[in-house]
Amino acid sequence: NEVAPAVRSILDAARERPGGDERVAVEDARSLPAAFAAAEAEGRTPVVAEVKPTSPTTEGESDADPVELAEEMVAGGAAALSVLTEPEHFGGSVEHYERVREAVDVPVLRKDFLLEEAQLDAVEADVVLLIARFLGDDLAPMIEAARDRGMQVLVEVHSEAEVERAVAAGAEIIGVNNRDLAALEVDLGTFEEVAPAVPEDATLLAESGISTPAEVRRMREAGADGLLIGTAIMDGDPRENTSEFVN
Ligand code: IGP
Repeated sequence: NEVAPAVRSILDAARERPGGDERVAVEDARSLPAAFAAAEAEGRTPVVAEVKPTSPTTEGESDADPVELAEEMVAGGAAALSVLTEPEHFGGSVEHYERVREAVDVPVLRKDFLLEEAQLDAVEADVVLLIARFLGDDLAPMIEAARDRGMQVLVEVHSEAEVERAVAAGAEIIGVNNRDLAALEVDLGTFEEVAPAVPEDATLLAESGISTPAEVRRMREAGADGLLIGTAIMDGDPRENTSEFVN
């Protein structure tokens, strides 16, 4: 299970990430599949726009206010948002997440490298990301722990074998990451290769490396119900960028 040095460093930090003081119970989680359906019904492409101040593959760090960015993305037509809560490599925080969720009505994905059940309790979330590659046999118990708390789960995969593990673990929302965590390189062919293994009734997202409307169409033709887009929306005018991908 080789990964890039940057990813090893991310995982070392993730092991130290604190949990919450008490177990959270989310009573009003906003449904991601329902938000996608609502966007489709209005003729908008379902886009999850990501608030990501920096990353190991991004140059520089955005100091824009996460709430302002989030509001611009929603104004541009984003069906949902994703907010990084990883502080050391992505410039995110639990505070960003809380403030954004408070400011908007759309579902907000908590983007982090969660390894332990108690880490789910750091903040009330509509949807949490769980990465199949890093969780191994803990995937099914982590999915259950998140659902017990009232959260939805997006399981991230990168291969057919991981799709099978995700489905066996009960995943209903699956994201294929086009970025390979071993080399940190993006290849949109990954989605095209892996998507056919995902069951019809799952909600399917294409993640990473989508930077033009033509690439959105390419992912949609390969079966994406929704797109997760970070860098290409953060760069420049987030509202205008989102609107270009959505319409
Ligand atoms: C967004 P991009 O290439 O549009 O900025 O990618 C998102 O897919 C990416 O940030 C991501 C990610 C992750 C970040 C995918 N999986 C896991 C942190 C953790």
